[in-house]
Amino acid sequence: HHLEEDLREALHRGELLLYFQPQFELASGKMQAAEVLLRWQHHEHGMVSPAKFIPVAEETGLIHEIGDWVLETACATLHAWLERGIPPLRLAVNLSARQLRPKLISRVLELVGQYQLPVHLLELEITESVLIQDDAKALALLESLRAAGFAIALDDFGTGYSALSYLRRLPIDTLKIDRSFVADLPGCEQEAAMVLSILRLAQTHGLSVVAEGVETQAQLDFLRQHGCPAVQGFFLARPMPLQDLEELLLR
Ligand code: G
Ligand code: G
Ligand code: MN
Ligand code: NA
Repeated sequence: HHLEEDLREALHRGELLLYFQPQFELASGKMQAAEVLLRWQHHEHGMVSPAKFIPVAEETGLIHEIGDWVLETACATLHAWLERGIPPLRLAVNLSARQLRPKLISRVLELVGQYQLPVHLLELEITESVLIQDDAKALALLESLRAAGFAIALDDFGTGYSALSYLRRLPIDTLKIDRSFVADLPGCEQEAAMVLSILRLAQTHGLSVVAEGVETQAQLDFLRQHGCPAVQGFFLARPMPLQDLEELLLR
C-alpha cells in the first residue's frame, strides 16, 4: 500500500501542513473561529486531499500520530499568536472517531498546559456518526472534555440518523449544519425546512450553530434572515495558509 507508506513518512518529511477556514458571526460579521484543515503536500504528487488519506490513516492507526500532530500544531499556533500579541482566534480541530479514547483527555490537557493556552481557544469537532452508536464511552469522554472547558462541535450535522430528541443528552456546544443542506438553499423547500428545523432545535437546546458550505449571497441572505448565528464557506473565505489568516487577524 503506497499511500500508507508515504503517509507514514509524510510526518517525518514535514509534508503535512495546516490550512485554516474562518467562521463568521452573522450579526456582527466578526470572525469567531477558524476550522483547522489538514493538508498533505506530497513530494511527488502535490496536494493530496484529506478525503483520500484520512480514511487510510484511520484504517492503519496512523490517525493517532497524525491527529496528535494536528492538535499540537494548532496549540503551537495559538501560543505563537499570544506571544506575538496577535489577537487569538478560537481554533476548531477535527477529530476522527478513533481518536476518542481516554488518552486524548490527558493529551489535550498536557498540550494546553505546555503551550499556556486558555482552554476556550480550542474547539473539537466530531462527526455525528460517533454519537449515533450511542457509545457510552465516547459520550463520557466528551463529557470530560467539556467539563475541562473545551468546546465541542457536532460536524456534518443532519447527515446521520440521530434522533433529534437525543440532542438533549449530548455533551456539545455547537451544531455544524452539513453543507449538503446549505447547497440547495434557498430554492429547495425540503432543504430549507431542514435548516429551519435545525436552527429551531439548536435554539431550544441552547446550542450554537454554524452553517457550512456557504457559497452564494442568496444562501447567506437566507441564513441571516432566519437567525443563523454563524457561517463558514467559500463565499466568505476559503481554507487558507497560516500567513493569510494572520493577515486577516492583524487587519
Ligand atoms: O479540507 P477538506 O474539505 O478537503 O477536508 C476533507 C475532509 O477531511 C473533511 O471531512 C474534513 O473534516 C476532514 N479533515 C480535514 N482535516 C482533518 C483533520 O485534521 N483530522 C481529521 N480527522 N479529519 C480532517
Ligand atoms: O467534514 P468537514 O465539515 O470538516 O469538511 C470541511 C471541508 O469542507 C473542508 O475541507 C473545506 O475545504 C470544505 N468546504 C469549506 N467550505 C466549503 C464550501 O463553501 N463549499 C464546498 N463545496 N466545500 C467547502
Ligand atoms: Mn469539520
Ligand atoms: Na462538516
